[in-house]
Amino acid sequence: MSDTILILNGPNLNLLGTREPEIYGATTLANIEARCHAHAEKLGAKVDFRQSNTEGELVDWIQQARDTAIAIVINAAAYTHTSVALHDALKATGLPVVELHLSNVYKRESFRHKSFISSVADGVMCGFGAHGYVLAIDAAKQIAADRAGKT
Ligand code: CA2
Repeated sequence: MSDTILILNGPNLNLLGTREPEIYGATTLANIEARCHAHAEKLGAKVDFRQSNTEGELVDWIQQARDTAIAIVINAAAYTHTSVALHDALKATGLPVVELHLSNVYKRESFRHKSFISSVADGVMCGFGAHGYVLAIDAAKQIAADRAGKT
């Protein structure tokens, strides 16, 4: 398994850096992925970084993570606010889960204040832009180590 952290990105995040930079920043998802790999390497960990516009594909990846990852970081994008399927899949893995958003969803429309992920996440991070991915990797690695009885 090694120390692999699965980082999942939901619908439309493939558009990062191309539209709405005032909300989501000018960084592309490919650039964020590169930052994640570099940061994980410094920690002696790995990341498996994925994006899908399809809810079922995200569910499949969460189910598979049980055998391949030590923790999940998830920016479920719009599915955050709608998906019972992602809620159930994350709950079933038993892995540490960090919910992540680029924007501060609580400063935005009220429909973004409801999350189906938060109640099955160990922690929630939002509003730190692309740097949030680095913070989330640190958190996920620490939670996994704590659970495994390491310091
Ligand atoms: O702030 C976040 O990371 C979000 O998860 C992003 C989602 C949004 O539905 C959540 O409420 C908060 C939207 C991702 C769409 O990303 C785009 C990027 C560039 C252009 C258009 C959409």
